[in-house]
Amino acid sequence: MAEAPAAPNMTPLSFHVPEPRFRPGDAVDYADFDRGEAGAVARPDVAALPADMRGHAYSLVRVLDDEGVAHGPWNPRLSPDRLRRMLRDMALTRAFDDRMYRAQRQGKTSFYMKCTGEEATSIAAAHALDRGDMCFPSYRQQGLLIARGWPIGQMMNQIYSNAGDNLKGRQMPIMYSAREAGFFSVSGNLTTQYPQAVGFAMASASRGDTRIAACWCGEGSTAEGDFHSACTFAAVYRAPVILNVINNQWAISSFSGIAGAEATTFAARGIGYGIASLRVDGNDILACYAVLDWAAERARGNHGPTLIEYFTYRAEGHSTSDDPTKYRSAEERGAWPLGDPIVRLKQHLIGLGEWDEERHAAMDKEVAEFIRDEGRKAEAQGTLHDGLSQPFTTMFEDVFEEQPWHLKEQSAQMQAERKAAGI
Ligand SMILES: Cc1ncc(C[n+]2csc(CCOP(=O)(O)OP(=O)(O)O)c2C)c(N)n1
Ligand SMILES: [Mg+2]
Repeated sequence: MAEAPAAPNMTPLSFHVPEPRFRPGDAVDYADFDRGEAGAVARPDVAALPADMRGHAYSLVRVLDDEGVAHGPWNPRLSPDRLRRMLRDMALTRAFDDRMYRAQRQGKTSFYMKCTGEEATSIAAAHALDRGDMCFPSYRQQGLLIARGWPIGQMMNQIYSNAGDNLKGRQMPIMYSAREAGFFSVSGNLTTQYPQAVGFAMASASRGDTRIAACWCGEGSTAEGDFHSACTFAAVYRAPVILNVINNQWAISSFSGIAGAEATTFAARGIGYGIASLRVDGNDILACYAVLDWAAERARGNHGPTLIEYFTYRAEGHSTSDDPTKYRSAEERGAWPLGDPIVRLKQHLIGLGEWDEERHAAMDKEVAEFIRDEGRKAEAQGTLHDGLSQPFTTMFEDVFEEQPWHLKEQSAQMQAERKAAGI
């Protein structure tokens, strides 16, 4: 049958394909970016109804101004000791990232992902949540593990899949799993951790436990179905969970507009579900801490879930397999109006009279040496250069408490075939 002709007297249909503002070689200008004032956003009661705080999904909670001075009702008034610990955790995370990135370039591992520029989001969470609270991270929350004191050497062993790897080489590099640190296994399948976190939170509540759950995903991942099922369950059952969305503005080479940023904010996704939703300056660790602390108190008081969008910028490539110079302007990083989270906390501490350039330089040296020493120890247990460090049979182990017959059979068959092939 012939296709019906387009109606000549009607407007032909079209659709919109979002395009990033700046491409390679473009000059970058963020003059029209409305950050709002530090200290300007109100702090609602932790029991506030989601319908009474919709504006928080469209504003930006900020504490630190451009001079590093803290303002307003969200200022968490943390002790200088705590601030210095947060600063060191961020510096340690950055030094770790730099070393492991170089290790990948040297062929010691196959893959690595940095969180440069986004450190505040994870470090704030590790400080604001209780140690027993359960974290369901994406692949860019290494800062959580580091700030919770999980051994750096163990993280390196996992990246090298070496003899000391607690996961025995069965996960991709950086896909950590650390039960003792309340850090759920990282999954390569985007956003699966969202419904898992909500399920954990509901289970915790149904047992009368006091541990809440928190999960993280990128802004691109909010387009996944799992994000939306998780929001439905979290809202319906008022699960004690914190849903964190790290809006670093890029999903590999797709800019945030492809995930919906032109039409609305990512925090506003929560409004449709009736979830308390806030948007926060993701490079201001005081603001991140304060909002997380608010959400944790809300969850602990059985007032329901919170969705938090952290507005930040992915300062480096998506992973070692990516080359961002091919799709975005190199000027973006420097021009980004929310700055760098380490520089901003450093400036704040110096302004308080609790820090100075010499101590900062000494800290950078100390963390670099620490990372170097840990790196050497980990490399002594093997890297990709040394081939496989774990016996083949381990691939069939540890899923079931007792290995079922069919896995025993497969394991035996594999060993027989390898023997027959002389390997
Ligand atoms: C279900 C699924 N779809 C696609 C991919 C491929 N993929 C891996 S990371 C990524 C981008 C995710 O971007 P975002 O959620 O913004 O997180 P970010 O990397 O910026 O932290 C994509 C598309 C995947 N791993 N899983
Ligand atoms: Mg992203």
